[in-house]
Amino acid sequence: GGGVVTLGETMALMSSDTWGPLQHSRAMTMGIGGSESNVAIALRRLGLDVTWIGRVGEDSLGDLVAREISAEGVSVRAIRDPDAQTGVMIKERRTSRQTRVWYYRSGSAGSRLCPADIDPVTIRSAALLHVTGITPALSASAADATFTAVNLAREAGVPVSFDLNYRSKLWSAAEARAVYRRLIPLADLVFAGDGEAEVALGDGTPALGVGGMALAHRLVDAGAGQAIVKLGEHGAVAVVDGVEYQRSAIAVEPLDTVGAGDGFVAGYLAEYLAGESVADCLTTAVTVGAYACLVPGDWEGMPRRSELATLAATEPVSR
Ligand code: KDG
Repeated sequence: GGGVVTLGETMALMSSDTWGPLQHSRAMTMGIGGSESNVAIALRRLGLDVTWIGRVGEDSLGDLVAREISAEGVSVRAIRDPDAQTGVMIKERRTSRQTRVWYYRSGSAGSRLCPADIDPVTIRSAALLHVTGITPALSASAADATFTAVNLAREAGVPVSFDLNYRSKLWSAAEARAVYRRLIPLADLVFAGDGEAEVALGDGTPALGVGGMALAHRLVDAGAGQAIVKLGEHGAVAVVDGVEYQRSAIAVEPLDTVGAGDGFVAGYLAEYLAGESVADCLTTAVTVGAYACLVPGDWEGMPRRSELATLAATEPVSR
């Protein structure tokens, strides 16, 4: 069979070159970003075959998105939408310690993803399908496309990975919860931050406050095949076949945590698909996540397999 298949919206990503309010940014760096393509690129760098499916405009930013992802060696199925523009995301480095994300994506080409964009042959021949909770938040048709892909995968016995990836600027917790509750039982692997798990499991307010391991058990109770709860600087926990796993984070001073969750997922999936132990899945997950934190871009810092062992290097220069 083929490699990993993922789908979603990737946007042009403009980042301030300096710290401070966006209005004072005199220069921006243009790149791309999207959770699923971040995962795709990270997986590719770890040596897997990956396909990314998404919709972009017939515009220069659409060219940018398609070109950058394919330049990383990911197989790109970019549907060009003649009636909508490629979405844009702006990263404001408000202070050296706080990044703010602004979306200019409503009605974007990426949000118009629909079931007809999902090629059944591609899904059925995949080694794994990875989706996130961002895609169903974009539009009704993008939600349909997500469920279409997931159902095709399940019917063909292709494992499904689902990262909740809650984005409060895209939908309410109640809207997200309703979709999460439908997707979680369809997924073999469910990834969630602890706050995201609470969105999925709780009744909103107040937060459950039960701790990562209890949340992982509750995700399994909600139908997840295996549940992995990301705890940021506190590492991660997992419940697999009823067994509890815990992994501490690699201590780093983060420059930009956007993309860390995607790196974590890619690290976990790479080892999972190689048949490695849950402990090894978690180790590579936290390592790739840490790498992503140490570089300003969302995905540029994702490591190659040969770099995994060198994160802890104590010498700042290797010659
Ligand atoms: O996980 C990082 C992503 O959030 C970022 O790259 C952009 O996909 C994105 C989004 O919708 O926020």
